[in-house]
Amino acid sequence: MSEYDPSWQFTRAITRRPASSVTAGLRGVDIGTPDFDLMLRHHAQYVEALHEAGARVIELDPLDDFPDGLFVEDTALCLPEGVVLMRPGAPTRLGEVAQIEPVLQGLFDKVARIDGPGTIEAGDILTTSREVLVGQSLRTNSEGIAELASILSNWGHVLREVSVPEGVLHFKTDCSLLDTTTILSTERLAKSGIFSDYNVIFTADEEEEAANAIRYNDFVLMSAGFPKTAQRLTEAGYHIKQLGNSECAKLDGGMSCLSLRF
Ligand code: CIR
Repeated sequence: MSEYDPSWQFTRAITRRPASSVTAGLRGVDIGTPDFDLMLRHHAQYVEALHEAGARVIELDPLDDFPDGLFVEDTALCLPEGVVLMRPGAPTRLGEVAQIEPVLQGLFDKVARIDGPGTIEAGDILTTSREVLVGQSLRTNSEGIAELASILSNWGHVLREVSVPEGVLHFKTDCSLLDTTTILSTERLAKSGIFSDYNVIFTADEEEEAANAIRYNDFVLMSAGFPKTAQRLTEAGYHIKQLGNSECAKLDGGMSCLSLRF
Protein backbone atom coordinates (compact mmCIF):
# COMPACT_ATOMS: atom_id res chain seq x y z
CA MET A 1 0.00 0.00 0.00
CA SER A 2 1.23 3.51 -0.74
CA GLU A 3 1.82 6.23 1.85
CA TYR A 4 -0.76 6.54 4.66
CA ASP A 5 -3.64 8.78 3.59
CA PRO A 6 -6.00 9.78 6.45
CA SER A 7 -8.72 10.73 3.98
CA TRP A 8 -9.50 7.04 3.28
CA GLN A 9 -7.42 4.95 5.67
CA PHE A 10 -9.20 4.57 8.99
CA THR A 11 -9.41 2.38 12.06
CA ARG A 12 -12.68 3.48 13.65
CA ALA A 13 -16.28 4.22 12.74
CA ILE A 14 -19.41 5.39 14.55
CA THR A 15 -22.89 4.37 13.48
CA ARG A 16 -26.33 4.76 15.04
CA ARG A 17 -29.05 2.13 14.69
CA PRO A 18 -32.27 3.42 13.09
CA ALA A 19 -35.16 4.24 15.44
CA SER A 20 -38.67 3.18 14.44
CA SER A 21 -39.43 6.91 14.05
CA VAL A 22 -37.18 6.82 10.96
CA THR A 23 -40.35 6.42 8.88
CA ALA A 24 -40.89 10.15 9.58
CA GLY A 25 -37.39 11.07 8.33
CA LEU A 26 -36.86 14.02 6.04
CA ARG A 27 -37.04 13.45 2.28
CA GLY A 28 -36.88 15.68 -0.77
CA VAL A 29 -39.48 13.72 -2.71
CA ASP A 30 -41.83 11.20 -1.14
CA ILE A 31 -41.29 7.89 -2.93
CA GLY A 32 -42.78 5.78 -0.12
CA THR A 33 -42.33 5.01 3.55
CA PRO A 34 -39.18 3.07 4.43
CA ASP A 35 -39.69 -0.54 5.54
CA PHE A 36 -38.21 -0.43 9.05
CA ASP A 37 -37.35 -4.14 9.31
CA LEU A 38 -35.59 -4.16 5.97
CA MET A 39 -33.71 -1.00 6.94
CA LEU A 40 -32.52 -2.69 10.14
CA ARG A 41 -31.21 -5.63 8.12
CA HIS A 42 -29.43 -3.34 5.67
CA HIS A 43 -27.97 -1.38 8.57
CA ALA A 44 -26.58 -4.53 10.19
CA GLN A 45 -24.99 -5.50 6.85
CA TYR A 46 -23.48 -2.03 6.58
CA VAL A 47 -21.90 -2.33 10.04
CA GLU A 48 -20.62 -5.79 9.14
CA ALA A 49 -19.05 -4.41 5.93
CA LEU A 50 -17.24 -1.75 7.96
CA HIS A 51 -15.94 -4.48 10.28
CA GLU A 52 -14.70 -6.45 7.28
CA ALA A 53 -12.95 -3.34 5.99
CA GLY A 54 -11.02 -3.14 9.26
CA ALA A 55 -13.15 -0.79 11.36
CA ARG A 56 -13.71 -0.96 15.07
CA VAL A 57 -17.31 0.21 15.06
CA ILE A 58 -19.05 2.04 17.89
CA GLU A 59 -22.76 1.37 17.44
CA LEU A 60 -24.90 4.00 19.15
CA ASP A 61 -28.46 3.43 20.34
CA PRO A 62 -31.44 4.61 18.29
CA LEU A 63 -32.85 8.06 19.01
CA ASP A 64 -36.63 8.05 18.88
CA ASP A 65 -36.81 11.83 19.05
CA PHE A 66 -34.62 12.22 15.98
CA PRO A 67 -35.97 10.33 12.96
CA ASP A 68 -32.84 11.18 10.92
CA GLY A 69 -30.43 10.38 13.77
CA LEU A 70 -28.99 7.33 11.98
CA PHE A 71 -27.37 9.67 9.45
CA VAL A 72 -24.57 10.44 11.90
CA GLU A 73 -22.22 11.77 9.24
CA ASP A 74 -24.00 15.11 9.19
CA THR A 75 -23.26 15.90 12.84
CA ALA A 76 -19.46 16.10 12.79
CA LEU A 77 -16.33 16.40 10.68
CA CYS A 78 -13.62 14.00 11.86
CA LEU A 79 -10.04 14.87 10.97
CA PRO A 80 -6.70 13.56 12.26
CA GLU A 81 -6.26 16.82 14.20
CA GLY A 82 -9.63 16.69 15.94
CA VAL A 83 -13.37 16.83 15.40
CA VAL A 84 -15.60 19.74 14.45
CA LEU A 85 -19.21 19.57 15.65
CA MET A 86 -21.56 20.72 12.91
CA ARG A 87 -24.66 22.89 13.04
CA PRO A 88 -27.27 21.20 10.82
CA GLY A 89 -29.40 23.38 8.59
CA ALA A 90 -32.44 21.14 9.03
CA PRO A 91 -34.15 22.40 12.23
CA THR A 92 -35.30 18.89 13.18
CA ARG A 93 -31.67 17.71 13.09
CA LEU A 94 -29.99 20.46 15.16
CA GLY A 95 -30.38 18.51 18.42
CA GLU A 96 -28.58 15.44 17.03
CA VAL A 97 -25.24 17.16 17.66
CA ALA A 98 -25.72 17.30 21.45
CA GLN A 99 -26.60 13.58 21.35
CA ILE A 100 -23.33 12.55 19.72
CA GLU A 101 -21.09 15.16 21.36
CA PRO A 102 -20.24 13.15 24.53
CA VAL A 103 -19.13 10.20 22.41
CA LEU A 104 -16.85 12.41 20.33
CA GLN A 105 -15.52 14.23 23.41
CA GLY A 106 -14.38 10.83 24.66
CA LEU A 107 -12.59 9.97 21.42
CA PHE A 108 -10.92 13.20 20.28
CA ASP A 109 -8.49 15.45 22.18
CA LYS A 110 -9.50 18.49 20.21
CA VAL A 111 -13.21 19.30 19.80
CA ALA A 112 -14.28 22.46 17.97
CA ARG A 113 -17.80 23.51 17.07
CA ILE A 114 -19.73 25.60 14.62
CA ASP A 115 -21.53 28.07 16.90
CA GLY A 116 -23.61 29.74 14.23
CA PRO A 117 -25.59 31.60 13.15
CA GLY A 118 -24.46 29.82 9.98
CA THR A 119 -25.33 26.20 9.29
CA ILE A 120 -23.30 23.31 7.93
CA GLU A 121 -23.90 19.56 7.61
CA ALA A 122 -20.95 17.25 7.02
CA GLY A 123 -22.73 15.54 4.14
CA ASP A 124 -21.58 18.66 2.30
CA ILE A 125 -17.91 18.05 3.12
CA LEU A 126 -15.50 15.91 1.14
CA THR A 127 -12.02 15.62 2.65
CA THR A 128 -9.22 14.68 0.28
CA SER A 129 -5.52 14.46 0.99
CA ARG A 130 -4.95 17.99 -0.25
CA GLU A 131 -8.09 19.96 0.68
CA VAL A 132 -11.46 20.06 2.36
CA LEU A 133 -14.16 20.66 -0.25
CA VAL A 134 -17.41 22.12 1.09
CA GLY A 135 -20.57 22.46 -0.97
CA GLN A 136 -23.02 25.27 -0.41
CA SER A 137 -26.47 23.68 -0.35
CA LEU A 138 -29.92 24.18 1.14
CA ARG A 139 -28.42 22.89 4.45
CA THR A 140 -24.99 24.51 4.36
CA ASN A 141 -24.60 28.25 3.92
CA SER A 142 -21.68 30.60 3.40
CA GLU A 143 -21.62 31.70 7.07
CA GLY A 144 -21.32 28.10 8.22
CA ILE A 145 -18.57 27.47 5.68
CA ALA A 146 -16.69 30.62 6.77
CA GLU A 147 -16.80 29.51 10.39
CA LEU A 148 -15.44 26.09 9.45
CA ALA A 149 -12.73 27.70 7.31
CA SER A 150 -11.47 29.70 10.27
CA ILE A 151 -11.32 26.59 12.50
CA LEU A 152 -9.56 24.55 9.81
CA SER A 153 -7.00 27.22 8.99
CA ASN A 154 -5.64 26.73 12.53
CA TRP A 155 -5.44 23.00 11.88
CA GLY A 156 -3.46 23.40 8.65
CA HIS A 157 -6.25 22.50 6.22
CA VAL A 158 -7.19 24.35 3.05
CA LEU A 159 -10.94 24.71 2.52
CA ARG A 160 -12.44 25.19 -0.94
CA GLU A 161 -16.06 26.27 -1.27
CA VAL A 162 -18.07 24.82 -4.16
CA SER A 163 -21.76 24.67 -4.93
CA VAL A 164 -24.19 21.79 -5.01
CA PRO A 165 -26.46 21.41 -8.06
CA GLU A 166 -30.12 22.30 -7.55
CA GLY A 167 -32.22 19.38 -6.39
CA VAL A 168 -29.24 17.56 -4.84
CA LEU A 169 -29.39 17.32 -1.03
CA HIS A 170 -25.69 17.32 -0.12
CA PHE A 171 -22.39 17.71 -1.96
CA LYS A 172 -21.52 14.09 -1.21
CA THR A 173 -24.89 12.90 -2.48
CA ASP A 174 -23.13 13.27 -5.83
CA CYS A 175 -19.47 12.42 -5.19
CA SER A 176 -17.08 10.31 -3.12
CA LEU A 177 -13.37 9.93 -2.62
CA LEU A 178 -12.03 6.70 -4.16
CA ASP A 179 -8.34 7.15 -3.38
CA THR A 180 -5.76 9.91 -2.90
CA THR A 181 -6.24 11.31 -6.41
CA THR A 182 -9.54 9.85 -7.65
CA ILE A 183 -13.15 10.92 -7.18
CA LEU A 184 -16.37 9.15 -8.13
CA SER A 185 -18.83 11.78 -9.32
CA THR A 186 -22.03 12.33 -11.22
CA GLU A 187 -21.60 14.21 -14.48
CA ARG A 188 -24.01 16.92 -13.29
CA LEU A 189 -21.69 17.76 -10.37
CA ALA A 190 -18.35 17.46 -12.15
CA LYS A 191 -19.32 19.47 -15.22
CA SER A 192 -18.49 22.78 -13.52
CA GLY A 193 -14.85 21.66 -13.46
CA ILE A 194 -14.48 21.48 -9.67
CA PHE A 195 -12.57 18.21 -9.90
CA SER A 196 -10.14 19.28 -12.62
CA ASP A 197 -7.16 18.48 -10.38
CA TYR A 198 -8.33 14.90 -9.77
CA ASN A 199 -8.96 11.77 -11.81
CA VAL A 200 -12.71 11.35 -12.06
CA ILE A 201 -14.74 8.19 -12.56
CA PHE A 202 -18.29 9.05 -13.54
CA THR A 203 -21.39 7.22 -12.39
CA ALA A 204 -23.19 5.59 -15.32
CA ASP A 205 -26.30 7.16 -16.87
CA GLU A 206 -29.36 6.77 -14.64
CA GLU A 207 -27.10 5.63 -11.78
CA GLU A 208 -26.45 8.96 -10.06
CA GLU A 209 -27.47 7.40 -6.75
CA ALA A 210 -24.30 5.28 -6.87
CA ALA A 211 -22.15 8.41 -6.39
CA ASN A 212 -22.47 8.32 -2.61
CA ALA A 213 -19.99 5.58 -1.75
CA ILE A 214 -17.22 5.29 0.82
CA ARG A 215 -13.64 4.23 0.48
CA TYR A 216 -12.63 2.53 3.74
CA ASN A 217 -9.13 1.04 3.62
CA ASP A 218 -9.06 -1.58 0.85
CA PHE A 219 -12.78 -1.47 0.05
CA VAL A 220 -15.34 0.76 -1.60
CA LEU A 221 -18.78 0.36 -0.02
CA MET A 222 -21.49 1.25 -2.53
CA SER A 223 -25.24 0.90 -2.82
CA ALA A 224 -26.43 -2.24 -4.61
CA GLY A 225 -28.44 -1.91 -7.80
CA PHE A 226 -26.06 0.11 -9.93
CA PRO A 227 -24.36 -2.54 -12.09
CA LYS A 228 -22.79 -0.27 -14.69
CA THR A 229 -21.08 1.93 -12.11
CA ALA A 230 -20.07 -1.16 -10.13
CA GLN A 231 -18.43 -2.55 -13.26
CA ARG A 232 -16.57 0.71 -13.88
CA LEU A 233 -15.16 0.62 -10.35
CA THR A 234 -14.20 -3.03 -10.58
CA GLU A 235 -12.49 -2.48 -13.93
CA ALA A 236 -10.58 0.43 -12.39
CA GLY A 237 -9.22 -1.99 -9.79
CA TYR A 238 -11.34 -1.17 -6.73
CA HIS A 239 -12.62 -3.91 -4.43
CA ILE A 240 -16.28 -3.10 -4.04
CA LYS A 241 -18.88 -4.25 -1.54
CA GLN A 242 -22.43 -3.71 -2.76
CA LEU A 243 -24.91 -3.13 0.06
CA GLY A 244 -28.69 -2.89 0.11
CA ASN A 245 -29.73 0.71 0.68
CA SER A 246 -33.25 0.88 -0.77
CA GLU A 247 -34.86 2.06 2.48
CA CYS A 248 -32.37 4.80 3.41
CA ALA A 249 -32.48 5.96 -0.21
CA LYS A 250 -36.17 6.86 0.35
CA LEU A 251 -34.81 9.43 2.84
CA ASP A 252 -31.99 10.62 0.57
CA GLY A 253 -29.45 8.70 2.63
CA GLY A 254 -26.53 6.76 1.17
CA MET A 255 -23.37 4.99 2.26
CA SER A 256 -21.48 7.95 3.68
CA CYS A 257 -24.39 9.34 5.72
CA LEU A 258 -24.55 6.25 7.93
CA SER A 259 -21.16 6.57 9.61
CA LEU A 260 -18.40 8.77 10.90
CA ARG A 261 -15.00 7.41 9.90
CA PHE A 262 -11.66 8.28 11.45
C1 CIR B 1 -31.92 14.40 5.68
O1 CIR B 1 -32.66 14.89 4.85
O2 CIR B 1 -31.22 15.11 6.43
C2 CIR B 1 -31.85 12.91 5.81
N1 CIR B 1 -33.12 12.36 5.49
C3 CIR B 1 -30.77 12.34 4.92
C4 CIR B 1 -29.39 12.75 5.31
C5 CIR B 1 -28.35 12.19 4.41
N2 CIR B 1 -27.05 12.52 4.88
C6 CIR B 1 -26.00 12.69 4.12
O3 CIR B 1 -26.11 12.70 2.89
N3 CIR B 1 -24.84 12.89 4.69
